[in-house]
Amino acid sequence: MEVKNSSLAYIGTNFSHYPQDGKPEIAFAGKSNVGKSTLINAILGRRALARTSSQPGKTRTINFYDVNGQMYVVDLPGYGYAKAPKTEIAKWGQMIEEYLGKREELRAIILLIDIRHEPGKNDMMMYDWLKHYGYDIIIAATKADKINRSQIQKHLSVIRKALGLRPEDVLIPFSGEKKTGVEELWAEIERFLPETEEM
Ligand SMILES: Nc1nc2c(ncn2[C@@H]2O[C@H](COP(=O)(O)OP(=O)(O)O)[C@@H](O)[C@H]2O)c(=O)[nH]1
Ligand SMILES: [Mg+2]
Repeated sequence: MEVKNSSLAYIGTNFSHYPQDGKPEIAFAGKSNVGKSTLINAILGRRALARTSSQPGKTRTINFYDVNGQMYVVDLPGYGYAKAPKTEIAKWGQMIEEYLGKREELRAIILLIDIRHEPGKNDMMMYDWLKHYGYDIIIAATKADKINRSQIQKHLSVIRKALGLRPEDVLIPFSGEKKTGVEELWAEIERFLPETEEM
């Protein structure tokens, strides 16, 4: 997909804040600091639309990026931030559960996993949670530039095994640094969007 326009269109914590125009949504989830903002910027072809930071745990809202006026890229707040107070974690859980459980516009989820590390307990919980809701999931293995290219397949199979992915589940190595994986991700995302002439 060629992104001609993108902008942060809605920010919120409950349904009354979210878009009400029925356009399809693709949501991005992952542990804090996994590279979600970086990946969103890369697929939108923007340098700094989504805020990136070395300080994890900042975003506590669901952010909707309008793409070409035709769909939304949805940035879900990261999980597994150790220093988050319990009340924050509870609020996070409620907000995510409501969104995943009831959002009719949501077509698919991209789950981000750091390619260097075996998925943690929170990643596995998130994956199982998403499956429980019946979503199609695409895994983006982030920060692929941080390991040797010859090691990529090995790391992908570790992730595959730990999450218990099925053969049909798509796993894409991604680097925000090198901008690799952008086209592949878009190709997967497009499978969940209504057919249109060039978006
Ligand atoms: N080398 C490398 N660093 C990355 C990549 N993606 C993110 N980072 C770094 O990881 C940190 C967290 O990134 P960010 O996108 O803010 O993560 P978020 O918390 O998941 O939104 C930042 O310091 C980024 O520069 C990547 O693909 N390669
Ligand atoms: Mg972020």
